Amino acid sequence: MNVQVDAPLLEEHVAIAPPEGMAVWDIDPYSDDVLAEPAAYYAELRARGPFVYIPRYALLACGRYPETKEVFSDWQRFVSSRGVGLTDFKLAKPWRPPSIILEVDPPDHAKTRSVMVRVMSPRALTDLRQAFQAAADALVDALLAKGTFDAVPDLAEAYPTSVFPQAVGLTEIDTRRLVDYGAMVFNALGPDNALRRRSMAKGPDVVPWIMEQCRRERLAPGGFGAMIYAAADAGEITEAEAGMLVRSLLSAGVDTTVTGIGNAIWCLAGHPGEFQRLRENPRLALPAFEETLRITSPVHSFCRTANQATAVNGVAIPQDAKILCVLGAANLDPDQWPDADRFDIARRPAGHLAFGVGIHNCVGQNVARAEASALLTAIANKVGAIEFAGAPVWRPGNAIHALDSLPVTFRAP
Ligand code: OVV
Repeated sequence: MNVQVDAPLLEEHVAIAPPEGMAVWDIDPYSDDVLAEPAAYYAELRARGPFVYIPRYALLACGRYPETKEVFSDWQRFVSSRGVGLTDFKLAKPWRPPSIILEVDPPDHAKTRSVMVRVMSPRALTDLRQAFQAAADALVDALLAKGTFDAVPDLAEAYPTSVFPQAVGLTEIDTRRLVDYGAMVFNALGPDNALRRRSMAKGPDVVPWIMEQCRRERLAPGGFGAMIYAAADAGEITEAEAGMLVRSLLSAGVDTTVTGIGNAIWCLAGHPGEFQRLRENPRLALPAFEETLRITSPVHSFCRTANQATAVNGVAIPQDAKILCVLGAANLDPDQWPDADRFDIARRPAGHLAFGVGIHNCVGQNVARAEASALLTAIANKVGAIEFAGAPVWRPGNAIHALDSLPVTFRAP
């Protein structure tokens, strides 16, 4: 009989020895239980020290705010070019050609980053806002008519997939493949566990379709995709690089916003007083989303690789160490956030790490905010109350903390 081991003990990265004096924690941060309900893991990670050594993967992890921020933002010592998941691209071939914006260091990073900054600048989004709001208003009206529904498929997935592919300029919209590709890219950041394998199994169906949609001929004029190809026409990037940047949009633009929106509905359903505050002042839509990001960290962790021996806050970090930066833990660090576990839509949690920090911080964050604020504004204006209509179920993900099911009722005011 062929016995399947769920996760090999060591991944394809340098297996560093436990550093002298560092806490050793025998946990699997990629187990289904931890990933589905990470709160206790976040708290224990912070409590055990600024860094812990995790023998199962021979890697370091951090979850206190100052150290997580330092590792995440210092691209010189903690590089992205060796991959932002467990695989060290120096040792093992990545599952797809590396992203030319995420998985690259300066100076190469600057050229692609500047194109994407321009494509998704606040000015480039002004025309889109009306379309985002109209789609949000229509969807919320339909959901109010329904009354009770599952907010994961019917709202969290339905809304971004109804506006983002159009914003990119996709001419063939296949919601399932877009969602599956996002899940694949993020689950690929983890170890070779069942989650990663299940997502990867969809590759033969999903990857060729995604790559086809990245071609210039496939993209409608006026969208983010066409603007990226315009940068190729201007000689800033090559035609092939333009295709790769469209791939980045499709990698990072769907699963993330789907998760952020689902998590926001979960927060508001669980905090009726905060929802009533939002109704009274719909201008809190965006601050409520920022607080959702801090409280739930849709992207719960990314790795960096120490390119040199160094120290962080006095802790020695060995060269070649993979460091799991647990953004979800840092975003709940009580030394950083007063009353850290409290969902307060007016907190305005500047400095949260849900979009990362440093040169690789989320380049699409304005788009994510535009989508979420349109939707939460529509809900604030039209819905009287949000109630759970069943138990929420979380979906384990190697890098994304999302709901699998969220039955709710929208009550008319
Ligand atoms: C998973 C992820 C996040 C951000 C960017 C990309 C992927 C990319 O493919 O560029």
